[in-house]
Amino acid sequence: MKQFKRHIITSALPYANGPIHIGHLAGVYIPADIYVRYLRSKGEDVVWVCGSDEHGVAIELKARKEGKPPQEIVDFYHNQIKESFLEFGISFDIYHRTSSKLHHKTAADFFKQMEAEGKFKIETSKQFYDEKESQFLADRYIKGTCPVCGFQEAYGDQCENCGSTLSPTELKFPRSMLSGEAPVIRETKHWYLPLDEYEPWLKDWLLEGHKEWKPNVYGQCKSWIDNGLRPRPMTRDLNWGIPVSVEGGEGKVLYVWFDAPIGYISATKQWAIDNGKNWEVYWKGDDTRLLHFIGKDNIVFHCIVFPTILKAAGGYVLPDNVPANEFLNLEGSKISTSRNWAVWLHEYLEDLPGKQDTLRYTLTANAPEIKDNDFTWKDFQTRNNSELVAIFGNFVNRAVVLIHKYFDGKLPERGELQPIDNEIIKSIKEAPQRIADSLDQFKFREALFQLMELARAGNKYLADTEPWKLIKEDKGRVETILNIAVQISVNLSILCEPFLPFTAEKLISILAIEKSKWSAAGSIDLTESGHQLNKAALLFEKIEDKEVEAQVNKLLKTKKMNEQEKLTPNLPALKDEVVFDDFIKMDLRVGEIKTAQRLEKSNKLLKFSVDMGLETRTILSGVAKHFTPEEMIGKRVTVVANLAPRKIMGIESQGMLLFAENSDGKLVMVSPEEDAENGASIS
Ligand code: B3M
Ligand code: ZN
Repeated sequence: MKQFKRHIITSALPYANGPIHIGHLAGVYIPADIYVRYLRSKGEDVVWVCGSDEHGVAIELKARKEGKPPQEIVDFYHNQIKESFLEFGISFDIYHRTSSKLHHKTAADFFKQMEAEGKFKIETSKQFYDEKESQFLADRYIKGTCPVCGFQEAYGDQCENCGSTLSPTELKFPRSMLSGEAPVIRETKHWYLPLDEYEPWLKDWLLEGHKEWKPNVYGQCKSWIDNGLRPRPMTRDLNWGIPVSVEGGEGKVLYVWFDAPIGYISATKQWAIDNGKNWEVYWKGDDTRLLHFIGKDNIVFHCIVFPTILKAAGGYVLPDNVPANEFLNLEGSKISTSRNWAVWLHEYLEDLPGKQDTLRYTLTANAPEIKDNDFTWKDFQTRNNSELVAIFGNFVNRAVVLIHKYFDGKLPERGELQPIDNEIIKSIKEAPQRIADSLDQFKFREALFQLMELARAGNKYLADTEPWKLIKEDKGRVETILNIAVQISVNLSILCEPFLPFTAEKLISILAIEKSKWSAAGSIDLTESGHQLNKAALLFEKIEDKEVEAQVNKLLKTKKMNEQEKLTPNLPALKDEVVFDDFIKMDLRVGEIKTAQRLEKSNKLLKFSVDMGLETRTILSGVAKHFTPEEMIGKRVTVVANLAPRKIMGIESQGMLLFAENSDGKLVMVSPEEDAENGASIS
């Protein structure tokens, strides 16, 4: 294999429109973290970059749905995601973000250079346009009736009911997701990356040059290329994103899959600024190895589109490997953010504090490396109790406890070796290479298994030699056995660090040693006799049935809510239970709208004066898209009368009006059926 001077490792930039879940960890971030920690332990020059992917249609849609600016959405999730990764020991060298100025400039300059060099083809196409919103509609902004199966909620690019790939103009009765109106067709121009022109090069560089890539990756690339590549637009008619800063690009932004991978480069630039390094050697040095860690849904972008962009721009390294994983399912069903069918990292840590390594271990042992795999809480408990506690933890604990019991915690001398000692010493010597061979092939499940084989061998060594029985008649023999047992434990502290960093830290503290490099592993002289160990402490705690039952019940509750939603689609799931005493604090009254007006600077708010019997209140409501001021005059409404007043756009709103929202998003007033006087209390 070619020798590289340095490594630039990237991992998929998570969309900043939702929390991180175990599928992200299993698919992308744990494999990458294991590999990078391993390289660092070998003393390699490695930079691992990641960050939040903050553009794209999904983020703009979520912002609209929540009535917030996109920047507010991405700010919240960027920080939550960054925090979750930190807490799980996902050790990026930098976690950047694509809404940063540095990234905007990097991506815009990239586009401008390619455009100036004629690397794009400008084509005009017919696209749906929403006249009410004066905006072109991306595929995801259009819904209509699927021409294949008749499903009425099909998106412009795909029907989720029958899975057909569609183009918006194929939809029957198309409607805009923004205004609800029927869109019109208008001409628009975009800058296309001519992937078809790079097909011969991709066949040579990828299909001929990288037959060693994982079969699930190579196979997908081959079918994309064999089916014929088509030019792909690298610009979009959207508001949220990086403006297309070339002649004729007004009102357009860079396609998120053009800008996001360039986010790896801008993250490296920021890292280089923060660390006084030169970013270019990591992206332009021909002795640099570029690796992308991603999930299978990103293969085409990282193996075909981004390499073509880099090739077209010229002078950049190309990925040496893209060890993409398949998908992780949860208790037999696909993980789904929209259906809340996931184990969210921030919730996992609330429920199971300090158990990061148990999850890392389970997700590695069960990783979807070649095919989709399933996470179950039962398996999680079994892996923890029968493997981590019973093998790894039990072995180390017995060794340390016995040394304190017989030798005051001081490491005894090794005496003459017996065949059984030489056998275990052989296992110690071979372990680092066995694990390395698997890691070098991105076989993380296999590598973890090899690590546990050493712990198993240690456990068996103690069980076969039974030092606790020998101590009376042959203390010298016990000294040798326990010395070797500690040498195994020190080796484990080095070899387990890429997989179980929190455990490695605990082990280093119990053994009272310094952190060592990978090259030290394999030796039986990592600690000298006389070395004082710290007190024994449990590396892992048993996980009780009730902890697992609580997690399973949480998922069952979600399943029930999802089923209820299917019956009444789009209705929000029930909020968490409240006690009567909390509810009774709310003071609800009948009110009558006397005046209603729009606000200058807002297309969402209406300002009401509401007669509450004893007084008239000013109340603002975000209902301007649902009602006209005129139609609201004289209406009887329900008011939350004791809500603390709050300033909205400089006006004090003294309370809140209640509206019901139908599953199609339409608002309806909540009013008393018969005549009730203004100010009447509702309870
Ligand atoms: N934001 C993540 C995804 O498709 C996407 C990765 C970008 S990596 C440049 O889930
Ligand atoms: Zn369909």
